[in-house]
Amino acid sequence: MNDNQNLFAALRAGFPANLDQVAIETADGPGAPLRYTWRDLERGTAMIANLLTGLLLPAGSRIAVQTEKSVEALMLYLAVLRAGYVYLPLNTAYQAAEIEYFIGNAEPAVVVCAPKNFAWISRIAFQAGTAHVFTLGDDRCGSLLERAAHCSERHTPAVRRADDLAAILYTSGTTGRSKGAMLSHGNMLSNAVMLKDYWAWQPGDVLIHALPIFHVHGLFVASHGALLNGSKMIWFGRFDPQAVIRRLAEATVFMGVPTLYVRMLAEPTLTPAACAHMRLFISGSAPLLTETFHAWRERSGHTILERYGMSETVMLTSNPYRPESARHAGTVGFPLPGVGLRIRDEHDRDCGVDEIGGIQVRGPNVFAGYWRMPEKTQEEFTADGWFKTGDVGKRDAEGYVSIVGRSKDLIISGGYNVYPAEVEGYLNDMPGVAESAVVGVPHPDFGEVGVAVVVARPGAPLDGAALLATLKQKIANFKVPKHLFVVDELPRNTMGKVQKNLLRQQHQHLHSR
Ligand code: MLC
Ligand code: AMP
Repeated sequence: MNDNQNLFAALRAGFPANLDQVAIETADGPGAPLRYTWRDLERGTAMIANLLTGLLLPAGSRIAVQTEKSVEALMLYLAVLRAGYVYLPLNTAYQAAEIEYFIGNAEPAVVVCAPKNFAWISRIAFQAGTAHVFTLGDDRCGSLLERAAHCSERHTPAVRRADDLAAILYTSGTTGRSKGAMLSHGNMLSNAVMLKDYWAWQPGDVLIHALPIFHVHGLFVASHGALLNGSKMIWFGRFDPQAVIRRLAEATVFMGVPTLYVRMLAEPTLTPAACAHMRLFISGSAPLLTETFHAWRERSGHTILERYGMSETVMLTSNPYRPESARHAGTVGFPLPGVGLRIRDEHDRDCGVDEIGGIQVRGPNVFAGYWRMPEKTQEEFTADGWFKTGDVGKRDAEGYVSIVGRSKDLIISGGYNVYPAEVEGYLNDMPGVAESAVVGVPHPDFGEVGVAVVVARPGAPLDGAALLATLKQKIANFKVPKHLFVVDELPRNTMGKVQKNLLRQQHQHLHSR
């Protein structure tokens, strides 16, 4: 019996017998179309894995990666799994202060960054004790590939147990700093194997991959699905609605956050004929508006399958694959096989049909805890071992789960999470700012965006545009509020707590169509 639970080994077992078929074809970027065969993936990951193994890193070493999307970056992820180290992906929008925190907290042995960022990232990394910093560009340049070119094309995947750590995904905290969710080989493999069946991946499937590869959706759900099924990917470095619609004729599966669907709906070329070859459109990471669900059905002839997941758990629920008519708008479907899901009221009792409460989950997909934060981990799990998602939802009489809100103060903008507390912290540190509140308001493209309301210190004139410009230099651009208002005071309740609901109401029509 093969008891190696290494996720890479399991994914590789899904590669087709003929390794000379095309595995990935690039749709944009330098040199496109570039065609990578399954043999290229096998060899490329072996060479990078050998490079990493040759560095004689301590067991459990973290490999932190902030690079543009490329097939080589995907190979790097797979090579880290293959060599048995721990992958730590970082959003390309993160700036120096954010990177400094992640590197300081995770203490990676290796950092891989874009060549243009080498000077500042290597300074941060070496100061934090990182031993090796490599570069990787989206045009196959950089020291990582130069060094790997000298390594052997053969590599036996490291033996890993199901509960061995495979990746750390940082998710921002409601208070304080980001937490690293520790995902094991078993967490991800069990989820990938189950989804292959649930979404009926089949021979001949072709995936359009147009999501970033530093979060669960693009890196795990999309890539694992295609690799495990031996399916070709049409690979977009950047999402371009027109170009994606053009390629639908060659594909069968597409995965996107709601913003991608909204943007494709704005294209007149989106027609049933353009989608005739497609089998499945999947949406997740943020709520899909029912109007988008219905408009998509009308314009494409397909019913979007909405599912729900998170960094700490990979995928949790999904609408059914069959029949299409059982995919219900405004719901995230049923708990996936093997996933336990309960909805609890404020007295910690199970909610009845249509009663709203906190969503708690457990299963082989649920993470072990937050990196070096045992107290936070304990806070987020119940005494009987369920993970508190922070999402608020209900279950209808048929068992469909809907997400109606969040107990965590979180804005989801275009599928990226923005924690108001983090943005407020940066604003409050700026000269002349007495206090601030950041709230999410509806937005036709991003679903939701942040709006900041700021109070000046007495006698300190505040320039809203200047505050936003300063913020842009400090944090990832998607976290920067789209508007900033300077006010005399924030609305508070009798307990002195800022009434964010009033601010949300006040600004809810800011981006009305
Ligand atoms: C870009 N901008 C955003 C933004 N993306 N603002 C708010 N929210 C966003 N998501 C802003 C930039 O700050 C910039 O502003 C301007 O838009 C243009 O930037 P861009 O990089 O050119 O944008 P674009 O390429 O159009 O990106 C939009 C997008 C991207 C929708 C394609 O955001 C995206 O790929 N989102 C997907 C995120 C994702 O994969 N999430 C999965 C998480 S996993 P300025 O002012 O600087 O010009 C998860 C678990 C699960 O949640 O269940 O799946
Ligand atoms: P992340 O921490 O980036 O993994 O984001 C996870 C969060 O995204 C979840 O806790 C939910 O709040 C949200 N989310 C994911 N999928 C959906 C969905 N289909 N509908 C509503 N919210 C979702």
